[in-house]
Amino acid sequence: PQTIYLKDYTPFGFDVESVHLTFDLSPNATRVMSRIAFAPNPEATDHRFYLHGKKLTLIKAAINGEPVRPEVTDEGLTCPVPDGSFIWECEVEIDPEGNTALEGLYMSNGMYCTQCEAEGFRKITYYPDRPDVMSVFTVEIKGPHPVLLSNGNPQVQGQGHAIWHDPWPKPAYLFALVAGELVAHSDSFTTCSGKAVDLNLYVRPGDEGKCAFGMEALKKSMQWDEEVYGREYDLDVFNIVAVDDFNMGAMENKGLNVFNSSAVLASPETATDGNFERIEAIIAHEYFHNWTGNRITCRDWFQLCLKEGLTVYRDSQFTSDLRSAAVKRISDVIDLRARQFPEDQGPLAHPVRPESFQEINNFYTATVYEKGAEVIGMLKRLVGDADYARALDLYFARHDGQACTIEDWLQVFEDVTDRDLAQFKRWYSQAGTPRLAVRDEWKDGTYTLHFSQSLPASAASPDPQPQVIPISVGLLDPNGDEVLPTRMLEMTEATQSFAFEGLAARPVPSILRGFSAPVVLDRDVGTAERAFLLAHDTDPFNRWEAGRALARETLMAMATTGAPAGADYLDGMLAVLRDADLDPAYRALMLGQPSQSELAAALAEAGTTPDPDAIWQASETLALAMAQHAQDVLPRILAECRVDGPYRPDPDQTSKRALGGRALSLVTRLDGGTQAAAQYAAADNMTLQLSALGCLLAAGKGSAEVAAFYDQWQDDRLVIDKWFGMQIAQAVPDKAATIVAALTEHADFNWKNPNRFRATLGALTMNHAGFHAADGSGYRLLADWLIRLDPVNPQTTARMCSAFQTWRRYDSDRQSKIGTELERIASTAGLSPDTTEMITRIRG
Ligand code: B3K
Ligand code: ZN
Repeated sequence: PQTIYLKDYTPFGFDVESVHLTFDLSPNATRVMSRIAFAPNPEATDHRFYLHGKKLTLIKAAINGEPVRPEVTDEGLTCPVPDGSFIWECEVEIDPEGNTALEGLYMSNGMYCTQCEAEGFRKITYYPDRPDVMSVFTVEIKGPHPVLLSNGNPQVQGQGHAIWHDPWPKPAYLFALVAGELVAHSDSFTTCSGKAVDLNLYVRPGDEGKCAFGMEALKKSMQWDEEVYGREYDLDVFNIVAVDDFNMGAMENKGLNVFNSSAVLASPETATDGNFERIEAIIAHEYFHNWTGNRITCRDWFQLCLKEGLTVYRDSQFTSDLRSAAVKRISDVIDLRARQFPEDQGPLAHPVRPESFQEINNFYTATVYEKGAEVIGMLKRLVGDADYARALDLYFARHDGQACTIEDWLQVFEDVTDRDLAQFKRWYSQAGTPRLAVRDEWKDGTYTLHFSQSLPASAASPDPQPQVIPISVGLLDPNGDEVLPTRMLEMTEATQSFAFEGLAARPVPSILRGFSAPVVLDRDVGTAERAFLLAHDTDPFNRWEAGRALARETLMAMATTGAPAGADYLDGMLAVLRDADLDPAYRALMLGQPSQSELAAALAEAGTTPDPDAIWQASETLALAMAQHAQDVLPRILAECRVDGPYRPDPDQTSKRALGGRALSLVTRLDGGTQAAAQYAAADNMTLQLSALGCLLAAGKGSAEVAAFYDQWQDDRLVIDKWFGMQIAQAVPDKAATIVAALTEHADFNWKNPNRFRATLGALTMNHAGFHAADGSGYRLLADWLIRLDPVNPQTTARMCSAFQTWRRYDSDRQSKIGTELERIASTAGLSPDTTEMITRIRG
């Protein structure tokens, strides 16, 4: 495979002035006719005519009406062209039904749909498939389907025929087409300037009852983007389509978002509170891309974080505004540590803006997305809210209609603030998680914090330099009152000290409030100080963080020395649990334990080889100890969390069910499942039903409920995904691989469906002790299935390979077993470039 470098960027030799596409749909032989107006690009020096194209059968081609015979390879074509402007016409045949990779034009349950980002358009027709080539598209569709959709506004909509015109120039990756027997859930939105926009959510017949929530989320997103970012929608219609076979969550195609049905369809009976929250966030994310991604797009794929980091940042602001900001921040940091930190600290580490790649689809990562969003959060903290808003206004004004770079993005901030952001830019170019060590000193009424930052050298960043780190700090006095409200320290040197004068007593510091930078904080803190912050910190994030640290430290001791559960942790948690003034969702997060893989990472970092079984045992023991410690308050918590009246996935009810779910899992450790069984029997919504089922399975019970659940939901694919996933998530370590293997024999294990594959094999990779079973059965089973899926769907295969990225943490026996599986995958004949790149990088 070929490696592409950022430094090699050159513009395309031609501008595309207009694109006219005609689709004649047929499952195995769709014809695509293109008529494209090209003109020499005055900015370019290389004027060779090259069009990308993959898996296309060329029927005919013409330039200015004269037939031509281009030189065709597996990757594209070249052809001599006249000087000046010309019209390229071409007809190709493609096979949507045979397209199991779900990239380009493919079929899902009889409906046609597309996925073009990043480089799928070249599987539809010959084209300069690169994001800096933007054009106006007109799309004509012929097919025997009641619904025929593409981007932009409809011009003709008749039986078997439709024409769509998108007036906004766009790159090909934002092209979309959908055709099928779909029904619409419709609504409308009036924009701030008074324009009415038709909104439609298209679903398969039978799914109409799962649309209302997504539609409400869309309207809230449209409203929010007007109010907070001043961004108005720009077409007459906004369509969303739900599709069952999809490689990721959703796609922001202009005016025609395509969604994995799991990321948009929900009803109280079939979706959990977590599903509703995720749907709301993804709808917002894709909608927000209309400005950050579509109106302003990326010059090349190295700039992916330009749209993804910013759009993740925007959707997190949206969720914080609609729900609890503290809960959102904590959840985001949990997610960052679970997914981004291992990536940044292992063989797959890459900068937020990578400098090279083989397969771009392998770079839709937690680093580009979530660390990319953290970098924007830091920028906003450094320049302040008002200048952030001015910089964004300038960004939209200056770059609307363009394909941009990170340099363009930082320039608007420099212009608005007169700051030099050269050092800040290292956040985009250096891979790895910085470590921030802190030492404190108290003398004559002055309290000093001495910081030192270090970034471990890696293959991606061999010579790391100090970064700008915004450190939010507050100081508490020994009574727990704040003596210094939150202040932002701006660290720019490798080592730097900050002094606070005129204090009456030695304060207790609360450092990195709100997780003000994506770093690992190293500080020697005693349990007493952690307990103090858990009880008193006024910053909700750091208060949670103190509890988290106590949990981590006690679990590490339990897993390595067999120490008993720490009293400071148990007492501190009990006090939090009892505090009815605290948001139940916040208390629920407090009660959550660090994940077992997070503990494995912490142990490895501390120089101890993690033992997955011991970690699992410690987590179980701590949960039981917590249950016993909280025994007296649990009934009151359960009562407090009971929700009366009809189900609503709003913050109030969701919070209660979150805490109630935690409480039920503790109670189950004491009553063996009596109350969980009762909740299961009485549940009238999926949140309560599924949490009860999980408790029962964790207690080694629930076989009757598992069977009943299947009978009840066998016709609902999204619920059956949960049925697969829950049995695996709750499997005890030495049974996990056997249970997964048995489930892969189930008649409903449709492994070509990415959601089902993820619900099964993906769930295995998330059962830490099960996946890492000492006999290697988890590794073997995953490798078997990755080898089987790769020729069918390289993208989903390659993505799941990252389950192996942490392999160097474990003992030599496990490492050698994983090494054997990596070798077996790597040596598979015909392995896709996607998976080859991932396995090569992971092996290091
Ligand atoms: N932009 C798409 C992701 C495309 C992934 C291609 N492998 C969804 C999103 O980030 O909103
Ligand atoms: Zn996105």
